[in-house]
Amino acid sequence: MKTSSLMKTSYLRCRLGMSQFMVRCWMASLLTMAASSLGFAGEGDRVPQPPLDIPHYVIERAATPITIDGKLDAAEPWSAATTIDSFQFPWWTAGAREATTARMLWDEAFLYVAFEAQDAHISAYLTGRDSPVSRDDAVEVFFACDPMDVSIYFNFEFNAIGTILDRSPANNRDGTWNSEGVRVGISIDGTLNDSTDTDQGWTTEIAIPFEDLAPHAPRLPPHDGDQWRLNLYRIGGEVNPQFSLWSDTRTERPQYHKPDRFGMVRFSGRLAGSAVTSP
Ligand SMILES: [Ca+2]
Ligand SMILES: [Ca+2]
Ligand SMILES: [Ca+2]
Repeated sequence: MKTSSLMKTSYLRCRLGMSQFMVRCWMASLLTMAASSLGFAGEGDRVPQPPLDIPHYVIERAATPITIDGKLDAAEPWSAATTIDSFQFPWWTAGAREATTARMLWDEAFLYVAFEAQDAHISAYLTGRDSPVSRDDAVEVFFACDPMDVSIYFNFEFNAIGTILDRSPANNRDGTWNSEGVRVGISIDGTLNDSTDTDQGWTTEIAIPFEDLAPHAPRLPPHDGDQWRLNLYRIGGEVNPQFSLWSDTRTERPQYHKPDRFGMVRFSGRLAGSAVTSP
């Protein structure tokens, strides 16, 4: 509360009887609660509040190095990261719902994301940077580094052969921006582009460099406790096309560019797999 507000409060407390003062406080609280329910914090501080029903995730620091090769080896800290296993299918119409799990970690240089996608028919053809990889089997990471302005967001999309589409808030989100340091590794358990047999799935390991996100982030790398808005998506490819996602965008048709519906992630200094907090 600002100093001027405190002075006004003291003044009121003197002018009014205590019971009247408490009634007015109660009414002020009701007004503040009403403002919050409309999506604002109230008290002259019109900060947009995230929807109450979006999912949350704590991104812990990687305690040991991660090799971006599409394999979530036991020597890597992935096994200590919390697994997201709640992908939803809001636009499902037919076919098997193929499950996706995801995990995230970070260190001084990178945000790491791992997807494990069950997939009976793995298909991917596009090879050119920024080609429309969502026509293939694909996984996608969208995020806004400043939760106060989710309109400033990045999207990184990867098909099952590691082709990258990436866009930044710059230049009206055109395709010319590339993250020079983004890396992706994929391993496929099955046969690519062969619909006559049944595949098991594919694993994607991604490293997104913080330095490539400037100047569209409040601070890089993030600090312990910093929050971003982020969503994770999957696209099903040619045989069993389907859409699934971590935070439901609540759109009538499939729509992933819905930053106000991104989930909430918080960077933690806790080392994944360790009780020790990093300095
Ligand atoms: Ca690895
Ligand atoms: Ca597929
Ligand atoms: Ca690009």
